[in-house]
Amino acid sequence: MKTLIRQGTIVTAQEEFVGDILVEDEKITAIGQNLSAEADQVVDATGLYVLPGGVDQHVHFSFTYKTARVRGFETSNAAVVGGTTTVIEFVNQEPGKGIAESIKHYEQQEVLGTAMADYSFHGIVFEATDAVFEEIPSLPEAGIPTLKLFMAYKGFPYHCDDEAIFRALKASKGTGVTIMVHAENADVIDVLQKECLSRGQTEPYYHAVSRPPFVEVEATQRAINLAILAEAPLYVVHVSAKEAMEAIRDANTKGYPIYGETCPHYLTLDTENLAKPDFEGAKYVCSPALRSEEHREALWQAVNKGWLNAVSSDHCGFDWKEQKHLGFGDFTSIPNGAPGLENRLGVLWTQGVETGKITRSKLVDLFATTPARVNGIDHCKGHIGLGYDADLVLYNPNHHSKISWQTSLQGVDFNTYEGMEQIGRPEKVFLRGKLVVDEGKYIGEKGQGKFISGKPFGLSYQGV
Ligand code: DUC
Ligand code: ZN
Ligand code: ZN
Repeated sequence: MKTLIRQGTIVTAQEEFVGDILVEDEKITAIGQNLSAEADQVVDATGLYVLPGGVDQHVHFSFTYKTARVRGFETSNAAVVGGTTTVIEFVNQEPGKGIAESIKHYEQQEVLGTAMADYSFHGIVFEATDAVFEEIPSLPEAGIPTLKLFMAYKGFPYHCDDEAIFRALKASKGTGVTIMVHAENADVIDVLQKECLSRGQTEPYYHAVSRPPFVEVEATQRAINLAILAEAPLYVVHVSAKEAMEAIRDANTKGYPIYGETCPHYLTLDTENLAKPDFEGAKYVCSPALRSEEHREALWQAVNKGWLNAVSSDHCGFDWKEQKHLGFGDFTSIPNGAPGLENRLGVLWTQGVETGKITRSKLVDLFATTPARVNGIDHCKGHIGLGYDADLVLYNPNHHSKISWQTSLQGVDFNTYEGMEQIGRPEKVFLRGKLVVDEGKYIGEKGQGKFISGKPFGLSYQGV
């Protein structure tokens, strides 16, 4: 099967130019001007931008918060319709099982036959035992070069102390495995939460009061220090505070392999959303908490300069009526997380490109190219080039819409960006050469997604 995509404006992380792309079966086989190949179908992309399919390196299709569990891979078509063709899911370590075994089990039970986007995995440490640290060097053999530990969430099964973080970092040294951390000081949050509740401050807004920026800054700086001590690379997920970003930037500038990402909600939404009446504020309960204008401006500068190298959704499909309400009367029981998998490209385009905050090439870099590299899947994903998977988004910049949960495929009863004007949309999306979105509508099949094995040493720190 040959598809010729003609006269689109092709955007990569380095450049943009008008040209044609030839797709043969699943791969890009030619890029150029006026390609004359015989094709089974010709797609006219005049007036459209052709972007590489997005790589969302921070997705939760299996996260649990107390008794609540998010929507799973049955909603992964939301990624595709939003221009993300590869998702990287954080998989819980199961009781008594290793990391790779837990991931295999999860894939067999919940992903195979269901996934509508291509996928890769990160492990999450639940049981910080010798066995887990000993397993770290062999994770790349299973195609899993990343492992996350939660510094936050005291009393939760996934909370890890400094000993666990340090041992994981030490075990990762020189193996090509990147340790990722959710950096917030769990003990300080616990004290502040208890103080709020003892004062009768139970509403969603106190989620942000009990998680001020410096609980993140402190843990980020601590994680950086531990990584330097362990001589290992570190990736800090969902950076939201200016000073946390600066700590990462400064360590990286000194030559340490310390990196971080942020998320569309931290770039665009304000803490004051948590004060919305009638428990609407619960929709904005995610961790770290939403911040103020000063932090948002610093984050835009950071993504522009490369101080943070990716923008990921941290997608968490908790429902408002059923699940967020578990925390009605006690904000500490509101499941933490914001849905946003479907909106990452639209929000970045509208709030970043259209406002002049980032270029289209920078968007591609943050949305697809660098996350592919971080996770060792850049041999086939994240770029429009010869031999790459034909994951292509034909973005129509002239379409205007309003973001709404009612038209979303995320499977929950609210949208984090509800009512936001969106400029442009993915008009057509190809997943490995197959048309899976047409006229902005998902037309793919259940189970079409396939596992993409991650290679070690995603970032440039061989030997560290
Ligand atoms: N924070 C969230 O908001 N959701 C999922 C996990 C996390 O750490
Ligand atoms: Zn997190
Ligand atoms: Zn997360």
